[in-house]
Amino acid sequence: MLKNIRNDFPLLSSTNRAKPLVYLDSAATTQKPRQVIDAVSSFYESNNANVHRGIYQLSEQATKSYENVRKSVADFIGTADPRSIIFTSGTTESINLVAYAWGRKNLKPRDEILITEMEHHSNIVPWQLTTRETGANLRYIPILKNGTLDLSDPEKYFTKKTKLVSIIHQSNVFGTINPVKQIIDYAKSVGAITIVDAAQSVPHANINVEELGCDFLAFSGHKMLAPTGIGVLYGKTKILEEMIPFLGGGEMISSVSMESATWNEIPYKFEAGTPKIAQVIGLGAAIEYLNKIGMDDVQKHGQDLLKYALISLSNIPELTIYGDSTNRGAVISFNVDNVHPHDLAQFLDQDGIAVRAGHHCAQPIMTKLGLSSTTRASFYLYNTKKEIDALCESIVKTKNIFSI
Ligand code: C6P
Repeated sequence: MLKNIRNDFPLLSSTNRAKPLVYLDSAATTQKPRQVIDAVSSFYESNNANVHRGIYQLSEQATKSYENVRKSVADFIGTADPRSIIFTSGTTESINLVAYAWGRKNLKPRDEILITEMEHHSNIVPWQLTTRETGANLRYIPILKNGTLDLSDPEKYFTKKTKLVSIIHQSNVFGTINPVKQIIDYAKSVGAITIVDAAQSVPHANINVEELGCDFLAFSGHKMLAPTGIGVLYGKTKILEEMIPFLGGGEMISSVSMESATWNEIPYKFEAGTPKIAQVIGLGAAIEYLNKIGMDDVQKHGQDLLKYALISLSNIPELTIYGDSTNRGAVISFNVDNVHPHDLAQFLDQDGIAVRAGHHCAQPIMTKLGLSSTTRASFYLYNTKKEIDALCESIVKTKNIFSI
């Protein structure tokens, strides 16, 4: 149990429908600690200026704070070179950036992009768009009934045609943690570029890009205590340098004439326009907060809650938990017989409990497993076993109402 954490999160002591809020939707977005909220307001109160532009002290200080966060992010994911950190608006934009700036330049008709059936829409649709532009084909590594990837026949999927492999690290639906290192090694053996969608893994565990050996890694600040509107794309510098720009505008140029333009160095080549300055400051405060606790403890707490919730929920009759991977993160999808997930979520809400219900922006995996929607509870460092008890009690209560 992480001590005294909850006091740092103002919203967690509020009420939801006149009941104490039980927030079990951190896979969608996390709550924010006072330290992050204060860092953002203090930036606006005492340091607000545009970055990389002003020849005056306030702007220089803002630039220094902004660039210091780039260094913290690099340290946080285990890379020595801050030039490989690009600030984006989130995982979605990070993946779109690679699809556009790498995919459109490098993919040809009949090349193959390989993803999995487990992906979030953010790691499917950008590739569907890319295939339309380039003539490349999109292929999927299938999933098994237990919510894990079927990697029994890698030669079938990793071939000479495979040019890019983009994989979800941890499923936002089943919590399955995929063997990304193994997949990256398969991809490398056929010379493919690799992207890891780490939206659900970076907030929960120590992730080291050098150890993984991936070419790109994408994640969102708002799922790890930071404000919305800020995300990260990590990319190997050599590849970033060879890529075409994604968005055009201020800051990403070296020079502009009436006829043409030349590009700034990385990472600025990919940060067109005034960047998300206050959000980056908030991300820096979130990383500082997580580092103080230690990612090993954050992960351990998530795993403790997960184990407790899996046992508690599986004791409820007529409740089905989806996905039984042994390696999974702190998110559980389930359904209760004869109660639609949306109804269940609404009844839980009456008891102050916030969960997500629906297809979780991952329709292909749901279709594959014959599901239209599930209820999903997800846990983070501020959740408690007492909250899981409250969830189970409310589920049983709802189930009884629906069985009358
Ligand atoms: N999943 C969920 O409730 P953005 O929206 O860009 O911050 O993140 C997109 C995204 C990409 N990959 C994975 C694995 C994700 O889980 C998400 C966001 C949220 O599951 C909102 S749909």
